[in-house]
Amino acid sequence: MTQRTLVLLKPDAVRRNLVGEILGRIEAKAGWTFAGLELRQLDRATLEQHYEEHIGKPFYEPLVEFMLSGPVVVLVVEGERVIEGVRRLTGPTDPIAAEPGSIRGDFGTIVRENLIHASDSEESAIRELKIFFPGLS
Ligand code: RTP
Ligand code: MG
Repeated sequence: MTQRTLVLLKPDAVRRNLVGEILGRIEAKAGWTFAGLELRQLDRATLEQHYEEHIGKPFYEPLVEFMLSGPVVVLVVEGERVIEGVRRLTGPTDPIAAEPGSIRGDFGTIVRENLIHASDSEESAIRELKIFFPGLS
């Protein structure tokens, strides 16, 4: 089942020069390709749409401030079962709970600064791809 998913390498990943390492892990999976790739400074309106489900939660404002704190890599990954696949490479939200071998498990310690976002379902992927790559067919 070929799918597309939206991935963000968060400002901490860019600041810590982990972009190559993280892209390499995703790119190395058999048959997966990058259908879009860009370094981009996000704005508040985009983040409000992207993190819509979290508006009003205590971590929402600090999360948005963090996501505005520097450029992110916005990435579209295409291939066999990429939605589940990238989530598994990423690991759970809390990097301390994430298995070593996962991106968050290998490089993260802080829940907010957990290096990477990846769409969590087909429905989320479609919604998020429209926000970040409205021109993608
Ligand atoms: P993401 O959406 O970034 O892929 O991460 P996720 O599904 O694993 O986590 P989610 O629950 O959707 O939360 C989105 C992002 O908000 C930050 N967060 N901070 N308690 C906290 O301080 C807290 N909880 C979540 C993280 O950056 C998380 O990835
Ligand atoms: Mg999420």
